[in-house]
Amino acid sequence: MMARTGMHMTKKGFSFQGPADGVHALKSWITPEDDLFLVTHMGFLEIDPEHWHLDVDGLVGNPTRLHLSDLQAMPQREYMSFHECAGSPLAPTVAKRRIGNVVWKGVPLSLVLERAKISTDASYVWTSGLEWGEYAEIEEAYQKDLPIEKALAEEVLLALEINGRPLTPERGGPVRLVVPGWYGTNSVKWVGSITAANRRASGAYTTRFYNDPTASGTKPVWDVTPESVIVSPSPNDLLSADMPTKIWGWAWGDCQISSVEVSVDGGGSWRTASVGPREGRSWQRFELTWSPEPGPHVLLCRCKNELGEEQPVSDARNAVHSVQVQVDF
Ligand SMILES: Nc1nc2c(c(=O)[nH]1)N[C@H]1C(S)=C(S)[C@@H](COP(=O)(O)O)O[C@H]1N2
Ligand SMILES: [Mo]
Repeated sequence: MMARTGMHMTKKGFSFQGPADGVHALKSWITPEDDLFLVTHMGFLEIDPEHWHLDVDGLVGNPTRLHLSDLQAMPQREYMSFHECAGSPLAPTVAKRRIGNVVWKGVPLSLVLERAKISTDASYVWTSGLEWGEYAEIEEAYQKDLPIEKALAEEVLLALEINGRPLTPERGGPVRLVVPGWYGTNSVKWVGSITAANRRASGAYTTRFYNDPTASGTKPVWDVTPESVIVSPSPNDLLSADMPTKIWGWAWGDCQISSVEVSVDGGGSWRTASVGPREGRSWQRFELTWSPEPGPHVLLCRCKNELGEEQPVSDARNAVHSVQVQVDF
């Protein structure tokens, strides 16, 4: 892939950054950017905003090129959403718990597709990042796809801001796609082209990676399945037997969470936690008050969404989370 004018890669290769304390760092409703994980497959791209543009082509009546000022002149909206990485595409059943909750702001993708006069024949929308490089010995553009229903949904944005600030280069600025409710892999950073099509995209990032094996074939890694984590206590906390303690955390998924259960005995018995509301596709807070007995304890949490879907015990990216704590006399 050729370098384009006004763009350069600042760090080559796969990279992950996240808070040292993992999910135990995520104590606030809105995750500050310093505590929000960062992921890239091929490296970070730095784009001169003057040179950034977005091409919209394929099954459209009016192929369109938008510059940053064109996008900035269009109507924008804010949307609160959890943001979660699906984990390594090379190990899709390993739970990584790279998660946060943020407010995105940008232009609805639907407005850009309307402006380009998307055809009624289009059933998918492909988006590509502008960066170049290698991942898992493959050298091709970071291209993802969305079925048309999701592409036109009100929450899907060409984002310019996160938590009230312009996107940094590492975050995918000046413009990235965000697909609230779906795994982070779908939210293409450094977006440079949008293509309307009547089939799925055929590149590595939609076929070889982020396409889970199932009994009958494969399933794209799209909507986020129910998941929950215990934020507090953390393994390092000092707990005392005579002190009632709050076990609390976050639960989320594309579909709203309806219940969370907590176990304080490694899954032998479960108690129902109280669950807070959600806004947009935010995460939801759960809590349970516990009067601990002295000794070691394995705390677990598991949730269920409104469709009745639950978390697997193990071997899944949304497997049940556990925390080991020690309670003193
Ligand atoms: N262009 C591009 N977009 C990308 C990626 C990438 O490597 N290149 N990584 C994806 C993955 S796997 C995730 S989890 C999110 C991470 O977004 P963040 O770094 O803002 O948290 O970006 C997604 N968008
Ligand atoms: Mo990811």
